[in-house]
Amino acid sequence: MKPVLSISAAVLLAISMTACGDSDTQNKPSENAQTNTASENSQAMPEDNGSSEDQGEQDMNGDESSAMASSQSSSEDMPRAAIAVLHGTQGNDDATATIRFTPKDGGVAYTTTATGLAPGKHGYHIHLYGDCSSGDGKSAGTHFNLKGSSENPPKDIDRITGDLGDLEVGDDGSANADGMIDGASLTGAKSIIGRGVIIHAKANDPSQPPIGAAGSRQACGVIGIAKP
Ligand SMILES: [Cu+2]
Repeated sequence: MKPVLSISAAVLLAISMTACGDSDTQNKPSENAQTNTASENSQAMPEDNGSSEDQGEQDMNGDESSAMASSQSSSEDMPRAAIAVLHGTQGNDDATATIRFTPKDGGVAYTTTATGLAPGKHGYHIHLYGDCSSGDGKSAGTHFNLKGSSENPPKDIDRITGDLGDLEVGDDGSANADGMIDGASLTGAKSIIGRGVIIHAKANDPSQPPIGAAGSRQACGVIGIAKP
């Protein structure tokens, strides 16, 4: 009996040593615990998907390389600016606009240039979906509400959700405007990246929140990540 016992003891010892060796190797870069926290914060960023696609083959090799890949991308790939390029909806072929978004204290600042619109005021907003596939722009859904539900805003709401203001279009059909979206971000739950932007036919009516009754949708675009 004794030799058998000592053989199995030796086998157990060898197995446990191997197991210890494995887990030591996995845990070795203890800095990973810290960098993981940083990369978790940025997991909602659309870019992480792009970079992990690039790193796809390395990710297959194990946890270590994927942890390194995501910690590398967290600072360098952070969106630092965004852009929406709007095109006219059906029957509004001449309408175009470009809106550039930059993070500022407490929100996101934006500058807009537009051409090919009818002279007068045109309300424009961030809409829930970055989908301009329908000819009338309605595929972009309702307005994006930064402070609560977009689909079911509170009944007593006294503001126009997703509002970017009114574009004041001159006789030449062009407009320039800028403003600030309080509480917006280019990352996280209130990220505007991937949302739609719609320019409407009429001005906002502040007495009709949360949508503002600005009429039909004349131009539609999607907010994407821009070169800083
Ligand atoms: Cu709108």
